[in-house]
Amino acid sequence: MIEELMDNVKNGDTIALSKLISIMEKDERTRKEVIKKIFSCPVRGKIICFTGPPGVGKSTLIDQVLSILTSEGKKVGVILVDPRSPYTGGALLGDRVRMQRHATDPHVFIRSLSCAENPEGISRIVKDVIKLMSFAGMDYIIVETVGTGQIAVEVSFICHTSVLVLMPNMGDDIQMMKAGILEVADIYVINKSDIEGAELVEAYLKENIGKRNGWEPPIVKTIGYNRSSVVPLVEKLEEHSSRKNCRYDEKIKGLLTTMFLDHVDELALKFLKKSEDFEEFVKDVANCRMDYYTAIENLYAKFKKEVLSNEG
Ligand SMILES: Nc1nc2c(ncn2[C@@H]2O[C@H](COP(=O)(O)OP(=O)(O)OP(=O)(O)O)[C@@H](O)[C@H]2O)c(=O)[nH]1
Ligand SMILES: [Mg+2]
Repeated sequence: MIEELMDNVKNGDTIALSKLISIMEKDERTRKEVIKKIFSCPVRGKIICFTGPPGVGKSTLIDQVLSILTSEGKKVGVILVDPRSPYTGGALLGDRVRMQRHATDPHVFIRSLSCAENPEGISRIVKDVIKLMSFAGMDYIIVETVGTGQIAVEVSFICHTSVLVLMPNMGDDIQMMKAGILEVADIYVINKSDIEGAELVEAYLKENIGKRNGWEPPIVKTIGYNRSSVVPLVEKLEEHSSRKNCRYDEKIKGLLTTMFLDHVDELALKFLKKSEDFEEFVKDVANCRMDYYTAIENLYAKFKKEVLSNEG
C-alpha cells in the first residue's frame, strides 16, 4: 500500500500526498522507510522557511508570495508548523484563513503540522514532509514556523533559504533572539513597514548581521497586504535559493549534528530510565559515599558496555 501511495505521490497526486503525510506522522517506522526509499531522488524544489515572532505577518506574506509564484505557473507546497501546545492556543486556524484564497488552487498544497500530534519533535517530521513534497514535484516548499527559538533554528538547517520576519516596535524582543535565528537567517524582512519605527529595526539589523560566505543578507521592507511591496522579497528569495552557494553543506552539517545529538540523547535517557546502577549512584552521591565525577565515569563505562557496544 505504501509503495502504491509513493508512486501516486510521485505522479503529483495530492490526495495520496496528504494520506502519506498522515501515515508518516503517526508511524515513525514507515516514515523512516519512506525517506530511505526516496533519498536518492534529487531535491529539486527550493526550500524556504519563514520564521519570526507571533503576529509579525508571516502568513500574510506567504499568501502574497504564493500568488506571485503561482502566477508564474509554479507548484508550491506550504507547511504550517505550530510549536505551541494545544493549551496555549495555536495559530493554525488563522494561518489557514489567511491563505484561504489559495486553498482550491491545484498548484498549491497546504499542510499543517502541530506539536500536539508530534510530541517526539516537530522538526523531525517537518524535514521528512519537506523531502516528500520535493518528491511530489513541488517547485517551492515554504515552511512557516512561529517563534525564534530552537525549532526555528533546526528548521532553518533543512531549508535552502531562511527568512526572518520582524516588524517595527519590537523593542527588547529583537535583542533576545541574538544567539538564535538572528544569526543564521539569509534574508531579513521588516514587515508592517506602514507602521512607524521600521528604521530603528533596520539600524539594529545593520549593526548586528554580517556577510556570510560571500552573501550579504539583504533587509527587505514589506507591507504584507500590498503585493507590489512583496515582489522584491520574491526576487531575493529566487536569487538566494538558486545560488549554488546557499551554504547548503553548512546547513546539512548543522542538521546532522542536531540529529546525531538527538539520537545519542535518546539512547542515554532510555539507559538512565532502565539502569538500576543509576539509582545506586544517586544514593551514593546524595549520601556523600561517592563524588559526582566518579559516579559519571562509572555510569558512562556501564553505558558504553551495555548500550554503545550493542548498538548496530
Ligand atoms: N499594519 C499592517 N498589518 C499587517 C501587515 N501584514 C500583516 N498584518 C496584520 O498582522 C496580523 C497578523 O498577521 P499574520 O500574517 O497572521 O501574522 P503571523 O506572523 O503569521 O502570525 P502567527 O502565525 O500567529 O505567528 C493580521 O491582522 C494582519 O492583517 C502589514 O504589513 N501592516
Ligand atoms: Mg501565521
